[in-house]
Amino acid sequence: MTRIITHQHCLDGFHSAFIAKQYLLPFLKIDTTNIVIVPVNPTEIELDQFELQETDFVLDLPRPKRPVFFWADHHPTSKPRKDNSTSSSITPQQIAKHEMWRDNASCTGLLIDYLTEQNYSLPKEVFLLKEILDKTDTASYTPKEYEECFVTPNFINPNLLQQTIFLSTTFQTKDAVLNNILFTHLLTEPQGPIPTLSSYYNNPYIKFLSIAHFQNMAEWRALMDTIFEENKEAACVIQDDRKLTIRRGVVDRFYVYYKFKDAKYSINLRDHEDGTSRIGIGKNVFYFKEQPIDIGQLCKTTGKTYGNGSGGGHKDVGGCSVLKENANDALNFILQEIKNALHSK
Ligand SMILES: [Mn+2]
Repeated sequence: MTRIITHQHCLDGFHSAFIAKQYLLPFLKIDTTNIVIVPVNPTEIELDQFELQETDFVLDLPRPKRPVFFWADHHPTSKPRKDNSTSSSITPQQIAKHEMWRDNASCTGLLIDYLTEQNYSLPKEVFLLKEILDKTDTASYTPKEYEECFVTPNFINPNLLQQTIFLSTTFQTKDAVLNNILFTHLLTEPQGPIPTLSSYYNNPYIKFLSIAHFQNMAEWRALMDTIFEENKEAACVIQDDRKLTIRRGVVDRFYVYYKFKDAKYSINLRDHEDGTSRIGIGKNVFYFKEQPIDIGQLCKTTGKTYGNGSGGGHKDVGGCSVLKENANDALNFILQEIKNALHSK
């Protein structure tokens, strides 16, 4: 029995498992009649809480802490680092028989590249799939693509990007157990050259789950419309969840950037039951190309100054945790820092 352990609830995790089952295992001459798909949360691998076996494939997930057969990932945070304890530049001991970390846009694309380099012949649809996953995993939609996929989805004649997004809604419902069941089941079914060309894709329930997902997103957008607040001086939109009296729908994380075309950043603030407030900051993915401020660094500083020190992220997106009573001060600090950075260019 071979297990494919992959990133749960994730479109890239889903397609990485698909490419492995359909093409990588046959290429490695591994029997595919007895494959088990296991969707897993990255933290479980990071903290070594998941019982990995030496025959496992681990995809789109952090570097395992115990021996497996195959590991592939593209997340910057799991890039194997050079060992600091020795003087020379020794890379950490290999933990998987086949191990690859690459700076690819998607793990799906990484596996497709690898098979192509090995001269393994793939159907032409697979290369279209790579383009789609590279786009969805890096959130590089155009505003029009975003609109057509999430706001006014076209069920009559969807293109491949839309079809792929529809498929992802089946394992992104509000029920985590249902998500894992559907995720595993779809990958266990007989497959066509790509998932959206497999016979199960035409099951009407795929469409019902998509319709429900987009209605949930629309409800969330309507709710956010009541609390979004634009701060023009700092070119920020603030989504302060403390103002909400009810919760509804599912998050549509690109909506704020689509709605506020002049905003350069968005800030989300919400209270947590442990006495802290969580702040998330992101860059406008559609309309803002420059980057005068390192958001991860700003989050780190904010977390240290107004909380217990937890905060960080990437240049374009980050988050921190502050004490509840400091939340307003932390928000003002962030707005001031962004204002300074924008005006000192
Ligand atoms: Mn990924």
